[in-house]
Amino acid sequence: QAVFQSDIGTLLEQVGTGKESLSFMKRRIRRLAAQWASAARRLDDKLRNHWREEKRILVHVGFLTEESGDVFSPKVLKGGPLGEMVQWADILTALHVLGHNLKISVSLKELSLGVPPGRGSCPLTGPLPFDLIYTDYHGLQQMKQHMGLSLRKHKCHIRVIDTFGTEPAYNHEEYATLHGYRTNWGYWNLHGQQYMTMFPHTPDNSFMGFVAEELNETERLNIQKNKVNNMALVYGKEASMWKGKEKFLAILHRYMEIHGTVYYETQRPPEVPTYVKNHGLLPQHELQQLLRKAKLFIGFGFPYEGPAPLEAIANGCIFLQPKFNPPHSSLNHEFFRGKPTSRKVSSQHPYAEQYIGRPHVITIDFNNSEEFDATIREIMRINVKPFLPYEYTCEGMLERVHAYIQNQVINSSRVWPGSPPSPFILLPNSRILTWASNASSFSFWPPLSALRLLASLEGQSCVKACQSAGLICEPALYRFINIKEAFSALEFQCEGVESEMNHLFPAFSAEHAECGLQQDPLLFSCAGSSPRYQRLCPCRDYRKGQVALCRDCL
Ligand code: U2F
Repeated sequence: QAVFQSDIGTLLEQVGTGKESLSFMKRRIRRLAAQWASAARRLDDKLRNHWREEKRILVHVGFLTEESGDVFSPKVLKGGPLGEMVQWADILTALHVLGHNLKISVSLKELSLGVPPGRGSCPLTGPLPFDLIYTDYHGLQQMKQHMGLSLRKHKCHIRVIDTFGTEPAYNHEEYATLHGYRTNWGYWNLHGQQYMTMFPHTPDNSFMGFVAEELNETERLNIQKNKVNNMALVYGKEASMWKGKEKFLAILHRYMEIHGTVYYETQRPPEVPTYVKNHGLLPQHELQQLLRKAKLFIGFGFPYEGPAPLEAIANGCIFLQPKFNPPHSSLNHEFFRGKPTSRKVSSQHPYAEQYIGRPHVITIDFNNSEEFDATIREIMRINVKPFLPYEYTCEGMLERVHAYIQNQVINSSRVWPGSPPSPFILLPNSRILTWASNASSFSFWPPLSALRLLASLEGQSCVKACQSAGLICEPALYRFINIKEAFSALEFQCEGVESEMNHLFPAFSAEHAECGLQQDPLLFSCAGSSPRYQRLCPCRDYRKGQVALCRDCL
C-alpha cells in the first residue's frame, strides 16, 4: 500500500548535486513543498477507500546525462529552456508524494547500477526491478543501447516524457517509414499513451503536465489590490525572442510601462529597447513577485507552449499572445520540423487559448496594429482574477498521476486482442451511441461506460469530432469500436469491409461505400483526417478542469 509522504528530505537527497539544472529543480521542489503537502492531504481524504499499490519506479532523465550532451544545464542561468526542468521537478515530487519507491538517475552510470533501495544489485540488463520507468527520448535511446533486445520485453513499463507529443503514425516504425512519417525522434513502436506531454496537446498521448503556484485567499485579495494597471511584462528570457518586435513594443509603450526578464552578461541586449525595464533573468520566486504586480503578460510568438503563461494567469495577469495564421507545425516551421507530430499550433500557447480563453487569455493577429492597439487599451480597462485550471494544481496533478499509475494498462501485444466483450449493444443517445449500461461492468480503464461513439465529418479528425460534441477522443477505447457493427450502428451501409494498416481507420469512405477497419492497434489515432473519410471516433466525457480523466475514471 502506498502512503502519502509530505516530507521531501529524502527526495532532495536523491536528486543529487553538481549541475545547475539539479539545483534549479531542488529550489523548485523546496519552494513548492508546502503546497504539495496540503494537496496530498486533500487527495488522501478524497481517495480514502482506494487501495493504492506502491510501485517501484525508475526515473531516468536522459536529457540531463553527459552522454546526451546535456545542453540544458549550462543554460539554466542564461535564459535557456527551463520548462523541461520545471516538469521533471514536478514529476519527481508527485511520484514521491504519492508514496512510491523511487530511484532517480541522471547519468548512464546510475542507470546501469539500477538498484532500487533495499533490493540488492540488479542491473537493467537482467529482469526488470521496476514496475514503471519514466524517461525521455534521450533516455530511451540509452536504455536501448544498454538493454538491447531485453528492452522489447520491458517496453510496456516505459513512459516517455515528451514535451510536444508523438502521434501514432510517427510512432509506428513500419508505417512511418512507408508513408513519410519517419523523423529523428519517433518510430519506437510504443503505445501512444506511453508518451506523456506537458499540455494536453493530443489525446493520443497521456497528459502529464506540471504545476503552477497556488494562492490562498489573502494572497488573491492582495494581488487584486496591488495590480499596477499600466505594467506589462514581456514573455521571453532570451534576447533573440525580442528580435524584430520593435513595432509592437512601441505601441505597447504608448500606454504601458514595459518590464522584461531577459538574460544578459554585462550590457543590455540590443534587442531590448532602452525604455524597457529589464530585471535580468530572475529566480522563479522573484519572477512570481513581478507577475503579481503586472497587469499584462505579453508573448511575441516564442517560446511555444511553455509554463510561464500559466504562472502569469495564476498570478492575475492577462496573457496577450499572437494568433498564428496559418498555424505553425512540423510542415511549415523550423522549430517543429522533425518533431513526431503534425499538430497545428494555432497560437503561441494553444492550451491558454483553447482551455482558458478570455478574459484571462486574449489571442489576436499582431499584424493588425489597430486591433493590437485597441486590445492594449481594453486590457487596461478590464479586471481579472487570478486563475489556475485544476489540472495544473498540485492536487490535480497528484490525482491524474495516481489514476495513471494505478489504472493505465499498456497492452504490449500487437496481436488483435480478440472480439469485444458481449453483450455489446449500441444505444442511440441523440446522434451519439453509447454502450448498454451492463457493459460498464467490464473492468477496463477508462471504463466502457464513458464511451460515446460518433462519426467525424469528411476531412475532420477524431480530436475535432469529439471536441465539437463536448467530449474528448479516447484512443484506449478504439478497440471496442473497431468492429463491423459500429458502422451499422452509425447507419453507414458498407459495400465491402476491409482491414488495413491506416492511421485513419476505422473509417467510412463514401465514394465506394467502403468500410475500413484498423489492422494494427498501434495505429489507433485520434489525430489525422482526410477528405476521403468519415472516421469512427471513440469519444468520452471528462472532468471539469481535468481533461485526462473521465467522470468514472477515479
Ligand atoms: C518552453 O521552455 P521555456 O523554459 O522557454 O518556458 P518558459 O515558459 O519561458 O519558462 C519556464 C520557466 O522559467 C521560469 C518560469 C517558468 O517556470 O518561472 N523563469 C524564471 O525562473 N525566471 C525568469 O526570469 C523567467 C522565467 C517549453 F517549456 C519547452 O518545453 C520548450 O522546449 C521551449 C521552446 O518552445 O519553450
